[in-house]
Amino acid sequence: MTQDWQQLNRDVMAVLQTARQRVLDRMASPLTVAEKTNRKDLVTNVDRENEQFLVSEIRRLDPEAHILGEEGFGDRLTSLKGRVWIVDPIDGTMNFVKQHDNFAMMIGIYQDGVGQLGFIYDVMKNVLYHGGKAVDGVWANQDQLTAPMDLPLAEGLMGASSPIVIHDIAHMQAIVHASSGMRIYGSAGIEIINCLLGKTVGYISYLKPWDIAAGQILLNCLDVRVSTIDGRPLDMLSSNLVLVATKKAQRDILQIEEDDVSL
Ligand code: 2AM
Ligand code: CA
Ligand code: CA
Ligand code: CA
Repeated sequence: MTQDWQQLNRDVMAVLQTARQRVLDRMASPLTVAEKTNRKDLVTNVDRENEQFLVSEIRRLDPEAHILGEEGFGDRLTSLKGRVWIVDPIDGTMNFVKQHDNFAMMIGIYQDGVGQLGFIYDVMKNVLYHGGKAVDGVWANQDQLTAPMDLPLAEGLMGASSPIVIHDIAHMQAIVHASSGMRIYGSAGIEIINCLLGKTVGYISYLKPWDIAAGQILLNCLDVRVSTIDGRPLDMLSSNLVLVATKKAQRDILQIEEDDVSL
């Protein structure tokens, strides 16, 4: 059976709108917060409940789906064969807990390893970014996005996660020095939205598959590059040190990596 991607796109949007309302309702009560690997790596009852909800809705839409979810309610995946749904129920959990803002829900749908549909929902702004190769475009709610300008590093702002900056991973200080400046938002999803909109020219972070699955699909559809820090394709079954960048900023950053410069 050939997949009706347009219909699936609409169905997933409806599921995410329901999920958003459930999350907003749950935010009216105190959150239950637990540490995962350390005190900066949190999970809440809402992360878990939302993943359970999304996984059950995905199984309803696509009974043969293979699902990889951050909180473990999906399947144990060893390959990207078939249709694979990669789910991050709350991206930016620290922001969710501390700010009640700047967090996202993300779903990426891959067919035999090829990204087809991506969804990043900025929950508090109520803007759902969706689209990809299968529907030939990217939209913010109903509005189609055009590709961001291909600015070089020197003409744009860079995003990164805090550890990359604190530990100067991947020559981050030299990259910031060469850019117009840096911004840190604390959510891969929000950072990716900034790249989609051309508000930043790039983003660097250690990311798990669910942090970048949706974003890679949307970014590639708007000609923004997603690779490892040395320019290779991502392995969507493991962690990667990810470089998101415009074509020109990617060239500039890969040159800095090659030159191995320090300030
Ligand atoms: P999360 O909130 O879904 O865990 C924070 O810089 C960003 O990096 C968030 O998008 C966060 O996703 C992600 N991240 C990945 N690994 C993380 C970790 N070990 N601790 C905290 N955030 C992590
Ligand atoms: Ca997490
Ligand atoms: Ca995440
Ligand atoms: Ca998460």
